[in-house]
Amino acid sequence: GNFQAGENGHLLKRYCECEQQCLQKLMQDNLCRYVPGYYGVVQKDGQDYNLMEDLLAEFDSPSIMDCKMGSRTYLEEELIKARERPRLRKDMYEKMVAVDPGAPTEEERAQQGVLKPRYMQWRETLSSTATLGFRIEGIKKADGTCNTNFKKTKHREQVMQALEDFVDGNTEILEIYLLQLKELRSALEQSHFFRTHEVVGSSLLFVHDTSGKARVWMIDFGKTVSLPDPQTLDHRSPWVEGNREDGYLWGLDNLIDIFSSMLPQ
Ligand code: 4IP
Ligand code: MN
Repeated sequence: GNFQAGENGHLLKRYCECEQQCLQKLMQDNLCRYVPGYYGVVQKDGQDYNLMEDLLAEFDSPSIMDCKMGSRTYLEEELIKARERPRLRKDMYEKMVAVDPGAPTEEERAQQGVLKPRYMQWRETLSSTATLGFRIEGIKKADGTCNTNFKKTKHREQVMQALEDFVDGNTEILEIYLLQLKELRSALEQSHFFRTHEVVGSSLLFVHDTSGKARVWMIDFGKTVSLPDPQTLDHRSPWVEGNREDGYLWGLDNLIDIFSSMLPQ
Protein backbone atom coordinates (compact mmCIF):
# COMPACT_ATOMS: atom_id res chain seq x y z
CA GLY A 1 0.00 0.00 0.00
CA ASN A 2 0.92 3.68 0.18
CA PHE A 3 1.48 3.73 3.92
CA GLN A 4 3.85 2.22 6.46
CA ALA A 5 3.32 2.44 10.17
CA GLY A 6 5.81 4.81 11.78
CA GLU A 7 6.97 5.27 15.33
CA ASN A 8 5.54 7.50 18.05
CA GLY A 9 2.72 9.23 16.26
CA HIS A 10 4.36 9.31 12.85
CA LEU A 11 3.27 7.85 9.54
CA LEU A 12 5.24 6.99 6.41
CA LYS A 13 3.53 7.77 3.11
CA ARG A 14 5.03 6.68 -0.22
CA TYR A 15 7.17 9.55 -1.48
CA CYS A 16 5.62 11.95 -3.97
CA GLU A 17 7.59 15.05 -4.92
CA CYS A 18 4.49 17.13 -5.56
CA GLU A 19 3.13 16.27 -2.13
CA GLN A 20 6.49 16.99 -0.50
CA GLN A 21 6.62 20.46 -2.07
CA CYS A 22 3.11 21.22 -0.86
CA LEU A 23 3.62 19.93 2.67
CA GLN A 24 6.83 21.93 2.97
CA LYS A 25 5.09 25.14 1.93
CA LEU A 26 2.02 24.38 4.02
CA MET A 27 4.12 24.16 7.19
CA GLN A 28 4.83 27.90 6.68
CA ASP A 29 1.25 28.83 5.77
CA ASN A 30 -1.69 29.79 7.98
CA LEU A 31 -3.23 26.46 6.90
CA CYS A 32 -0.61 24.54 8.89
CA ARG A 33 -3.00 23.74 11.72
CA TYR A 34 -5.30 21.97 9.26
CA VAL A 35 -2.53 19.89 7.68
CA PRO A 36 -0.63 16.89 9.10
CA GLY A 37 2.78 17.85 10.47
CA TYR A 38 5.54 17.18 7.93
CA TYR A 39 9.00 15.98 9.03
CA GLY A 40 10.88 15.34 5.78
CA VAL A 41 11.89 12.39 3.63
CA VAL A 42 13.02 9.04 5.08
CA GLN A 43 14.04 5.72 3.55
CA LYS A 44 12.84 2.29 4.54
CA ASP A 45 13.69 -0.93 2.69
CA GLY A 46 15.10 1.06 -0.22
CA GLN A 47 11.92 3.06 -0.67
CA ASP A 48 11.45 6.81 -0.05
CA TYR A 49 8.69 8.08 2.18
CA ASN A 50 7.33 11.40 3.38
CA LEU A 51 7.35 11.33 7.17
CA MET A 52 4.15 12.80 8.51
CA GLU A 53 2.10 13.19 11.65
CA ASP A 54 -0.27 10.27 12.26
CA LEU A 55 -3.54 12.14 12.63
CA LEU A 56 -5.28 9.20 14.32
CA ALA A 57 -2.73 8.84 17.10
CA GLU A 58 -4.51 11.12 19.57
CA PHE A 59 -7.87 9.35 19.12
CA ASP A 60 -9.30 6.37 20.89
CA SER A 61 -11.21 4.06 18.44
CA PRO A 62 -11.67 6.79 15.86
CA SER A 63 -14.39 7.04 13.23
CA ILE A 64 -12.95 8.38 9.99
CA MET A 65 -14.37 9.90 6.82
CA ASP A 66 -12.54 10.94 3.64
CA CYS A 67 -14.24 13.59 1.49
CA LYS A 68 -12.58 14.39 -1.81
CA MET A 69 -12.92 18.13 -2.40
CA GLY A 70 -13.48 20.11 -5.58
CA SER A 71 -15.53 19.89 -8.73
CA ARG A 72 -12.67 18.49 -10.83
CA THR A 73 -10.57 15.45 -9.89
CA TYR A 74 -7.88 15.47 -12.61
CA LEU A 75 -5.35 18.10 -13.58
CA GLU A 76 -5.65 20.22 -16.70
CA GLU A 77 -2.29 18.81 -17.78
CA GLU A 78 -3.82 15.30 -17.76
CA LEU A 79 -6.44 16.53 -20.21
CA ILE A 80 -3.74 17.92 -22.51
CA LYS A 81 -1.73 14.70 -22.24
CA ALA A 82 -4.77 12.58 -23.09
CA ARG A 83 -5.31 14.69 -26.19
CA GLU A 84 -1.71 14.70 -27.37
CA ARG A 85 -0.94 11.07 -26.57
CA PRO A 86 -4.26 9.30 -26.05
CA ARG A 87 -3.72 6.26 -23.85
CA LEU A 88 -6.56 3.81 -23.45
CA ARG A 89 -6.98 2.58 -19.91
CA LYS A 90 -8.29 -0.96 -19.71
CA ASP A 91 -8.27 -0.88 -15.90
CA MET A 92 -10.51 2.19 -15.91
CA TYR A 93 -12.80 0.62 -18.49
CA GLU A 94 -13.16 -2.38 -16.20
CA LYS A 95 -13.83 -0.22 -13.13
CA MET A 96 -16.48 1.57 -15.15
CA VAL A 97 -18.22 -1.60 -16.32
CA ALA A 98 -18.19 -3.03 -12.79
CA VAL A 99 -20.27 -0.06 -11.59
CA ASP A 100 -22.45 0.41 -14.67
CA PRO A 101 -22.22 -1.97 -17.64
CA GLY A 102 -24.12 0.56 -19.73
CA ALA A 103 -21.70 3.43 -19.12
CA PRO A 104 -19.11 2.88 -21.88
CA THR A 105 -19.93 4.16 -25.36
CA GLU A 106 -20.00 1.80 -28.31
CA GLU A 107 -16.51 2.95 -29.29
CA GLU A 108 -15.18 2.39 -25.77
CA ARG A 109 -16.74 -1.05 -25.71
CA ALA A 110 -15.01 -1.90 -28.98
CA GLN A 111 -11.69 -0.62 -27.61
CA GLN A 112 -12.19 -2.14 -24.14
CA GLY A 113 -10.57 1.02 -22.84
CA VAL A 114 -11.30 4.63 -21.84
CA LEU A 115 -9.18 7.76 -21.57
CA LYS A 116 -8.39 8.86 -18.02
CA PRO A 117 -10.24 12.22 -18.17
CA ARG A 118 -13.33 10.47 -19.51
CA TYR A 119 -13.23 8.00 -16.59
CA MET A 120 -12.63 10.77 -14.07
CA GLN A 121 -15.48 12.89 -15.48
CA TRP A 122 -17.79 9.90 -15.40
CA ARG A 123 -16.93 9.38 -11.70
CA GLU A 124 -17.55 13.09 -11.07
CA THR A 125 -21.05 13.07 -12.55
CA LEU A 126 -22.02 9.73 -11.02
CA SER A 127 -21.14 11.07 -7.56
CA SER A 128 -21.74 14.48 -5.96
CA THR A 129 -18.44 15.93 -7.24
CA ALA A 130 -20.02 17.60 -10.28
CA THR A 131 -23.15 18.88 -8.53
CA LEU A 132 -21.90 19.65 -5.00
CA GLY A 133 -18.14 20.10 -5.41
CA PHE A 134 -17.15 17.24 -3.09
CA ARG A 135 -17.77 13.52 -2.67
CA ILE A 136 -17.54 11.01 0.13
CA GLU A 137 -14.78 8.50 -0.70
CA GLY A 138 -14.89 6.32 2.37
CA ILE A 139 -16.06 5.96 5.95
CA LYS A 140 -14.56 3.73 8.62
CA LYS A 141 -16.44 3.64 11.87
CA ALA A 142 -15.27 2.95 15.41
CA ASP A 143 -17.09 -0.40 15.35
CA GLY A 144 -14.78 -1.54 12.54
CA THR A 145 -17.29 -1.27 9.71
CA CYS A 146 -15.81 0.18 6.56
CA ASN A 147 -17.70 1.57 3.59
CA THR A 148 -16.11 2.70 0.35
CA ASN A 149 -19.26 2.12 -1.64
CA PHE A 150 -20.13 5.76 -2.27
CA LYS A 151 -19.52 5.91 -6.01
CA LYS A 152 -23.21 6.68 -6.64
CA THR A 153 -23.76 8.89 -3.60
CA LYS A 154 -24.80 11.96 -5.54
CA HIS A 155 -27.84 13.71 -4.18
CA ARG A 156 -27.89 15.96 -1.15
CA GLU A 157 -30.26 13.59 0.70
CA GLN A 158 -27.92 10.63 0.10
CA VAL A 159 -24.95 12.63 1.38
CA MET A 160 -26.92 13.67 4.48
CA GLN A 161 -27.83 10.05 5.14
CA ALA A 162 -24.18 9.01 4.95
CA LEU A 163 -23.09 11.86 7.26
CA GLU A 164 -25.88 11.06 9.72
CA ASP A 165 -24.70 7.47 9.85
CA PHE A 166 -21.04 8.53 10.18
CA VAL A 167 -21.79 10.52 13.37
CA ASP A 168 -24.43 8.02 14.58
CA GLY A 169 -26.89 10.88 14.87
CA ASN A 170 -24.68 12.70 17.39
CA THR A 171 -25.48 16.41 16.92
CA GLU A 172 -22.67 17.52 19.24
CA ILE A 173 -20.13 15.92 16.92
CA LEU A 174 -21.89 17.48 13.93
CA GLU A 175 -21.69 20.86 15.62
CA ILE A 176 -17.95 20.57 16.23
CA TYR A 177 -17.36 19.52 12.63
CA LEU A 178 -19.45 22.44 11.38
CA LEU A 179 -17.48 24.91 13.48
CA GLN A 180 -14.20 23.49 12.21
CA LEU A 181 -15.33 23.61 8.60
CA LYS A 182 -16.23 27.27 9.02
CA GLU A 183 -12.86 28.03 10.60
CA LEU A 184 -11.12 26.13 7.83
CA ARG A 185 -13.04 28.14 5.22
CA SER A 186 -11.84 31.41 6.78
CA ALA A 187 -8.29 30.10 6.89
CA LEU A 188 -8.50 29.03 3.23
CA GLU A 189 -9.80 32.45 2.24
CA GLN A 190 -6.76 34.04 3.93
CA SER A 191 -4.19 31.54 2.74
CA HIS A 192 -1.42 32.54 0.35
CA PHE A 193 -0.77 28.87 -0.45
CA PHE A 194 -4.40 28.23 -1.33
CA ARG A 195 -4.70 31.32 -3.54
CA THR A 196 -1.67 30.30 -5.56
CA HIS A 197 -2.35 26.57 -6.01
CA GLU A 198 -4.69 24.40 -8.06
CA VAL A 199 -5.94 21.89 -5.46
CA VAL A 200 -7.12 18.70 -7.14
CA GLY A 201 -7.79 15.28 -5.64
CA SER A 202 -7.21 16.56 -2.11
CA SER A 203 -9.42 15.35 0.71
CA LEU A 204 -10.79 16.51 4.02
CA LEU A 205 -10.24 13.90 6.69
CA PHE A 206 -12.89 13.91 9.43
CA VAL A 207 -12.00 12.11 12.65
CA HIS A 208 -13.99 11.75 15.88
CA ASP A 209 -14.20 9.33 18.76
CA THR A 210 -16.52 8.55 21.63
CA SER A 211 -14.74 10.98 23.96
CA GLY A 212 -16.44 13.71 21.91
CA LYS A 213 -13.28 14.94 20.21
CA ALA A 214 -13.64 15.77 16.51
CA ARG A 215 -11.25 17.30 13.98
CA VAL A 216 -10.94 18.04 10.29
CA TRP A 217 -7.67 18.04 8.33
CA MET A 218 -6.65 18.66 4.74
CA ILE A 219 -4.79 15.67 3.29
CA ASP A 220 -3.46 14.28 -0.01
CA PHE A 221 -1.52 16.83 -2.02
CA GLY A 222 -0.27 14.62 -4.84
CA LYS A 223 -2.18 16.68 -7.40
CA THR A 224 -1.91 20.13 -5.83
CA VAL A 225 0.22 22.30 -8.11
CA SER A 226 1.40 25.91 -7.97
CA LEU A 227 0.14 28.40 -10.53
CA PRO A 228 2.44 30.52 -12.66
CA ASP A 229 2.98 33.89 -10.99
CA PRO A 230 0.87 36.11 -10.79
CA GLN A 231 -2.13 33.81 -11.46
CA THR A 232 -4.47 33.12 -8.55
CA LEU A 233 -7.70 31.16 -8.11
CA ASP A 234 -10.86 31.98 -6.17
CA HIS A 235 -11.77 28.25 -5.96
CA ARG A 236 -15.47 29.09 -6.48
CA SER A 237 -15.77 30.10 -10.12
CA PRO A 238 -16.92 27.41 -12.53
CA TRP A 239 -14.11 25.62 -14.31
CA VAL A 240 -13.52 26.28 -17.99
CA GLU A 241 -10.46 24.73 -19.52
CA GLY A 242 -7.53 27.06 -19.04
CA ASN A 243 -8.78 28.88 -15.92
CA ARG A 244 -7.62 26.03 -13.66
CA GLU A 245 -10.41 26.66 -11.14
CA ASP A 246 -10.98 23.59 -8.95
CA GLY A 247 -14.27 24.35 -7.18
CA TYR A 248 -12.74 23.58 -3.77
CA LEU A 249 -14.42 26.43 -1.87
CA TRP A 250 -17.67 25.94 -3.74
CA GLY A 251 -17.65 22.37 -2.46
CA LEU A 252 -16.77 23.49 1.06
CA ASP A 253 -19.65 26.01 0.98
CA ASN A 254 -22.00 23.19 0.03
CA LEU A 255 -20.60 20.87 2.69
CA ILE A 256 -21.05 23.59 5.33
CA ASP A 257 -24.59 24.19 4.13
CA ILE A 258 -25.39 20.48 4.40
CA PHE A 259 -23.91 20.14 7.91
CA SER A 260 -25.87 23.27 8.97
CA SER A 261 -29.14 21.89 7.65
CA MET A 262 -28.63 18.70 9.67
CA LEU A 263 -28.58 20.59 12.96
CA PRO A 264 -31.69 21.82 14.78
CA GLN A 265 -32.10 25.45 13.71
C1 4IP B 1 -8.71 6.51 -9.15
O1 4IP B 1 -10.04 6.20 -9.52
C2 4IP B 1 -8.68 7.79 -8.31
O2 4IP B 1 -9.34 8.83 -9.01
C3 4IP B 1 -7.24 8.21 -8.04
O3 4IP B 1 -7.24 9.44 -7.36
C4 4IP B 1 -6.47 8.39 -9.33
O4 4IP B 1 -5.11 8.62 -8.98
C5 4IP B 1 -6.49 7.13 -10.16
O5 4IP B 1 -5.84 7.39 -11.41
C6 4IP B 1 -7.92 6.66 -10.44
O6 4IP B 1 -7.85 5.42 -11.10
P1 4IP B 1 -11.03 5.38 -8.51
O7 4IP B 1 -11.08 6.15 -7.22
O8 4IP B 1 -12.33 5.38 -9.24
O9 4IP B 1 -10.44 4.02 -8.37
P2 4IP B 1 -6.82 9.52 -5.80
O10 4IP B 1 -5.37 9.13 -5.76
O11 4IP B 1 -7.07 10.92 -5.45
O12 4IP B 1 -7.72 8.56 -5.10
P3 4IP B 1 -4.22 9.84 -9.45
O13 4IP B 1 -3.03 9.19 -10.04
O14 4IP B 1 -4.99 10.66 -10.44
O15 4IP B 1 -3.93 10.57 -8.18
P4 4IP B 1 -4.57 6.53 -11.88
O16 4IP B 1 -4.14 7.17 -13.17
O17 4IP B 1 -3.53 6.68 -10.78
O18 4IP B 1 -5.08 5.13 -12.02
MN1 MN C 1 -7.42 10.58 -1.36
